[in-house]
Amino acid sequence: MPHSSNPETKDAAGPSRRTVLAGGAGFAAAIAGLSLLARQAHAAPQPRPHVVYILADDLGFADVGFRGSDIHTPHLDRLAAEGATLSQLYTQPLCTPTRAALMTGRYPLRYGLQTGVIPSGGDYGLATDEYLLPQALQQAGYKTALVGKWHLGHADRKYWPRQRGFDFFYGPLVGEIDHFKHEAHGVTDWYRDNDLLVEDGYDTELFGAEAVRRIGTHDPSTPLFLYLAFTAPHTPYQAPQRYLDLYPRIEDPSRRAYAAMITAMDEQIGKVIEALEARGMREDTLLIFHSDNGGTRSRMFVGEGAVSGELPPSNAPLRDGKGTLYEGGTRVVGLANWPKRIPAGQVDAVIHVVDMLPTLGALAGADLSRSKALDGNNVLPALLEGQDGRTGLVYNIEPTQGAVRRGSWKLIWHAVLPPKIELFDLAADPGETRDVSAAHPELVAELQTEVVKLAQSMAPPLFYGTALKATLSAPLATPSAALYDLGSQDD
Ligand SMILES: [Ca+2]
Repeated sequence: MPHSSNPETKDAAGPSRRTVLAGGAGFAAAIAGLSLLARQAHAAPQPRPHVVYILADDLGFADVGFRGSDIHTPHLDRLAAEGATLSQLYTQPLCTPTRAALMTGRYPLRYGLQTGVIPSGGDYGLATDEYLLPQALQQAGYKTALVGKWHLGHADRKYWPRQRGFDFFYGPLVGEIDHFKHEAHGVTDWYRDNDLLVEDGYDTELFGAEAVRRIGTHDPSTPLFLYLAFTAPHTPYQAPQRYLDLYPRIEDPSRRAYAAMITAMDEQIGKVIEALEARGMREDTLLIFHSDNGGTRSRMFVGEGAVSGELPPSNAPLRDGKGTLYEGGTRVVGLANWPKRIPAGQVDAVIHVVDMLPTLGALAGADLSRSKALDGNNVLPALLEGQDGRTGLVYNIEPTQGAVRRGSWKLIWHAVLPPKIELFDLAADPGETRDVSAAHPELVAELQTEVVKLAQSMAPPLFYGTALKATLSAPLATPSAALYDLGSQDD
C-alpha cells in the first residue's frame, strides 16, 4: 500500500482536534492551562486512572495498519481509531536515551545518557540521584510493574528496576536479546524481580502473558502503572512460525519476520485490553503506545544480529531513521487511548517523551518536588482538550552533534569535521528535503547559540568512557593465521 506524503492527514482517525477544538486558543491560553494543571497536581481526578504504558522497540513510523501499512495491527488500529493518534510525538533517537527521558522527565544530556546506548560491556546506568516516574507513582499510591526491557543499567543491581521504583519486574536488562533464548552474547538476560530466570518461550508472548497475569491479579481499587516495554520489532528479526505464516507474500525473510514480530506484539496488546475489560478496568485506563525511536534505516544502528537484504522498517514520509536526528529517528508512531476522557481524533500538538512524567504525575496527584529541574510539561490539555503542545524541543545535544526545534523550524548541527548546518521548516517540509539555512542566517545564528548554551551545560556522555575502555582492551580482531598470511605477502 502506498504511503501518504502527508502524515498529518493519512493517519487521521477523524478531523484534527487541534483544528477543530483549539480554534483561537493561543499560546498564552495553553500556558495558562499548563500552569493551572501544574497547581492542581494534587487534585488529581478520582478515581485516578490506571496507566498502561506500552513501548515498541525500533518500530517504523509507517509500519502499523493505521498508517497505511500492509502489516496487520488490528488491535493498535482500534486503539488509534477510538483514541488520539499523536502526529508529532518525539523521542530520543535510541533506546537508552528515550527510556531515560521517559523515566526522568529530563533530557538525557542532563545526566550523560545522550550518546549511544548502554552496551553489554557498559558498567554505568541511569544516575541513581534521578527521581523516576515509577518512584513518583509508587509514592502516590500506585502499584508499579515493568514487564519487558529496561536498558538503563545492568552491571550493578542498584540500577535495576526493583531498586528504581518498580514493585515488580519481569524481562531483560540489556538492549538486544535473542527473542527465544533470552540471551545476549551467550549470557542469559532474563529476570523476575532481582532473580535470574530460565524459561522457554518467545519473549513477546511471554511479556503479553505476564502483563495479563499482572492485570488479572490486580485489585482494581488501587491504581496500576504497568510499563510494558516490548523488545519487538528490534533485531534479531525472529518470530514463531505461525506469525511468519501470516505473511506468505513477503519474500524477503527479514521483512517477513519484522512484520510477524509486529503482528505478534499487536496480538499481545489485544490480550492486555481483554484482561483490562475482564477486570472492569478498561474505562479507567489511560493507555499510551509508541515506539522508543524510529525504525532502523542504517546498518550502523541495526544492532548486533545480521540482517539479510534491505532493512525492513519504513519511516515514510520522514527522513532517515534510528540513531539520527532527522525526523525518522525521533518522531515516532504513537497514540493515547482513555475511553472516558480522550476523544477520538488526531492530536497534532508537539509532545516529547520528557512530557510524560509531569503528565502522568499530574494525573496521579504525585509529588514531583523530588525531581530535579524538569524539561517536560504536563500535556493533558493537548491530550484531553486539543490544545497546543510545546513550542520548542531539544532533539539531542552531544559533543559531535545537536538539534533543536523552535516552532516549525529545526536546526541540525553536525559538528564533526567537516561540519554541516541544516535548517528545515517542518510545517512546509516534514520530510526534511530542503535545507534552507542559507536563506535564514539570523535564525540559524540564534538556534546555534541555543545549541552552544545547552552544550555548555551538558553532562559528559558516559558512553565515551566505556567505548574507550572497550577499544583499548579489545582483543586483536585478526586471527593469528591471517596475520601470518599477511606477513607472507610482504615477502
Ligand atoms: Ca529502540
